[in-house]
Amino acid sequence: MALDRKFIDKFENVTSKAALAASYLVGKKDKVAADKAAVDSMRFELNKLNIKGKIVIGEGELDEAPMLYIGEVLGTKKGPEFDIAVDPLEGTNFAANNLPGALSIIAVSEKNNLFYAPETYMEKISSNVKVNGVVDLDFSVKKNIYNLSDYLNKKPDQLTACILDRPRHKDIIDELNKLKVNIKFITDGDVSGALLVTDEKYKVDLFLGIGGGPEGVLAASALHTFNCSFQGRFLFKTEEDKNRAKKMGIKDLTKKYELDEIVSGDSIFCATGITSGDLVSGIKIEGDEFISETLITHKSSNIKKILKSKKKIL
Ligand code: VTB
Repeated sequence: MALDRKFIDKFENVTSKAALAASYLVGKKDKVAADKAAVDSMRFELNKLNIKGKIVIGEGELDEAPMLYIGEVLGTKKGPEFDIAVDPLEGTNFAANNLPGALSIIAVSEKNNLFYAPETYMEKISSNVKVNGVVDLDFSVKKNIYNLSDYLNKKPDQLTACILDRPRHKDIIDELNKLKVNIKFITDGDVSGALLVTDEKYKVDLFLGIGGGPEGVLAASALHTFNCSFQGRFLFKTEEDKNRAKKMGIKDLTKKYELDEIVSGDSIFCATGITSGDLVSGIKIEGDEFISETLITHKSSNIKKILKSKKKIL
């Protein structure tokens, strides 16, 4: 059963209100306060909806997060059952320092259709080509670039790869440089990074590297509607991480997940800008109203759009 279109506006309302709440703390150098404002607002708004929404990705597990914890059930519990993944403030550094790219994000699927991602790193790859065997997490950087270059009929020096600027990516970056691939470095916010392959206007052909696992699932749920590829593999470092994953039901800790194993069935994704970035503009306040921009996708109705909306500040 598909997710009713009427929920698109309702979830857009949730992320735009959370973005507004966080926007008051932009540039205040307080990541915790900005995050808390977004979390409180998101939880408050979700609780008003006639849904039974279970958080599968949130602020952490019950012992570490009192709100929007994994397993928390939100809404009036009188409507359809959903799985919900949230990142009320993706890019806490961006918001705290008034830098581009802070977003408030939600992804929703039908019950049991969204992956329960552990709070661990994930090796990821996304591209604008959804043909098997062109780009793959198991291929070397060189093979991915050569394949993509052949497929898109562009020379490697006409391709751009996006990657988080981290020391752990040194080998990948060295290889990309050797191949003369253009690099778009991001300092944080790899949900947005992974989504830059969705439209030619962003001029990114490939996103790769290691970032947060929950962020990988969020990106996958939007890439699900765009005709793009995504693969992810969780990285478990400590024994504690591994045991926690096993408890969550992950049997093969080295498994490479395909997009449709991360999110299946129907899905809605909303990402509202807090500060202006590559994907969407940030919150603007005009008198007693605010203007927000939200990237929205809905799989079953093939909606992928940026919605600008004006609402009253209550
Ligand atoms: C990314 C990014 C986040 O963490 O997942 C990244 O999307 C990965 O972690 O915005 P490290 O910072 O440890 O490399 C963030 O940058 C912050 O949560």
